[in-house]
Amino acid sequence: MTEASRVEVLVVGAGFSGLCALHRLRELGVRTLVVERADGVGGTWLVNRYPGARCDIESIEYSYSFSAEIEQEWEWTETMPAQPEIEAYLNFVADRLDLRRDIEFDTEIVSMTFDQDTAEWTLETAAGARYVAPFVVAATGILSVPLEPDIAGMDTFGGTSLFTGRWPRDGADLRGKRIGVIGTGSTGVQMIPVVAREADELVVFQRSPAYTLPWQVRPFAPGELAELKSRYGEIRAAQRAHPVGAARLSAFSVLLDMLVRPPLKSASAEERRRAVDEHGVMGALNWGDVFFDIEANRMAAELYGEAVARIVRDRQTAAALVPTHPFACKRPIIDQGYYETFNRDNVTLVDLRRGAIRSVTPSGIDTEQGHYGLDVIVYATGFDAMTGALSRIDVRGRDGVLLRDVWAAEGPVSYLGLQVAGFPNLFTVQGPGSPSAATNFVAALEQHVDWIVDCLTYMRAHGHRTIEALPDAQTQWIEHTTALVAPTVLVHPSCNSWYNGGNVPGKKRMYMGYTAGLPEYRRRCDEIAAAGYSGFTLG
Ligand code: NA7
Repeated sequence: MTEASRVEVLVVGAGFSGLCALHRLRELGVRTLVVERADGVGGTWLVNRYPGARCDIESIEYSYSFSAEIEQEWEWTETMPAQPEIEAYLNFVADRLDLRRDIEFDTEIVSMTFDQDTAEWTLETAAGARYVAPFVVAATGILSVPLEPDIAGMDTFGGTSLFTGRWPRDGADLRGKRIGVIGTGSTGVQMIPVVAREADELVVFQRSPAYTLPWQVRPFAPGELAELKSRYGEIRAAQRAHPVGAARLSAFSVLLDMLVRPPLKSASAEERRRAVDEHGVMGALNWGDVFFDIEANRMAAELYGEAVARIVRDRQTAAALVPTHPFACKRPIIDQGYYETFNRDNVTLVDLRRGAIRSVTPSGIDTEQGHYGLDVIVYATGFDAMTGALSRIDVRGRDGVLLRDVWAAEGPVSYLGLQVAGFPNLFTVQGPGSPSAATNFVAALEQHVDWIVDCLTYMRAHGHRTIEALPDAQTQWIEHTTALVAPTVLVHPSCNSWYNGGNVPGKKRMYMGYTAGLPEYRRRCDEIAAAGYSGFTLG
């Protein structure tokens, strides 16, 4: 057996979280190594390189706050960054901080085993290499495991099959081709307008229509970025105080603003009509009761249909684009010209609610409504979110218990989203039950990494070698996170979303976010640390 490499902290993943963890742990003087499956940095932003891929939070907020130099040196070109720019930014950060010398690329971890006697983790790679470390930070991402559907005949397709979550590094030539896109979540909604402009024909296979808000993304005006940078301190302070970790306009802040709007149920017919007249799809949804009252939510969906019908000329297509699931139970989407795309002559919408996909054939897709001949099929079918990455690794904690078995039996449990009981010294960045994807992911991950670094500092100072979440604390945390969403439509049975595992066949349903906001979450985490890490046992 090959000799194991030994470090103090092994970080798994070189995306946004892993790079931040490496930098911060190095500052602490901890011998840290990052292992990364891909051949470069970037994580999900490296592989989701489909046309139109873009962040829905402003670039100056969807970026690290830990280095004033990097804030000043990096030049964002657009208000909301597209994938190539985020990938370039993360490469810039990796170079600027000389991170690559402590990252091993092309290294896929397949197992992690905790040894109770030595209080150390042993990690094995697909190639048989081993690493031993007392602490592991799983920076494995929340949307890093693509969910590829199991449609009969997929492997018989004679054209090109593309998966948005592992898009070819050199891109794909879609010009002049007949393209089929399966999936209309954020990914599908982002790519459909772009692909429609390149394709000869585009056929959109839609199982659930999306709620999506039109949004203007634009290049920064001359001097605009410099002005923003001149008051970065103020911008970061506002972000820090904001529930979603992004104080400027974003898909999340729009939702938050809706909470304080008047209720739809008591609005007059004239007020409702005016809302749609003046604000289109946004006006249809912009009411305070839609989050808590399923009836109000359905009324909003009806108004939404009216707004869509004002954009999409074909009546049947417009009707097919109206969602039947509650608004807000899935992640809010922002788009650039999504509905207008369906007015193009080269775009066809196939509403799978009227007849499902039967199979993929060598020449296209066969549905109960007919056969569609295609040159390219794009699968934009989502992710096994939050727990997917660690469930695919054999993570064995105390008494050889497998993490994936715990999550299969109990649901995606965790204490603070930072640790799972029975898995000592394994920190999860943005685990289930943390603010993570219900907020600005970058702001949320920085808070997690700060907390982990402070925790390791405390353990060093007090001579502790192990830290482990207590089962009771974990149960109480899950009860708390569950109670927060209980009064909302997020838990409605018709809500199948990656937030609650409803998009993955067989996954135990549980809402996986923390919805009281980042400042409140930070306050609780700090309180727990100040109390000597209550809810954890230190050994
Ligand atoms: P989503 O939001 O989970 O969307 C996946 C889409 O794929 C959704 O419309 C699904 O329909 C559809 N889907 C999945 N499997 C199938 C099959 N077998 N047939 C037809 N349609 C299917 O993932 P995204 O990648 O778009 O976005 C994920 C997050 O990334 C996003 O929220 C941002 O945070 C960034 P369904 O709704 O299940 O009926």
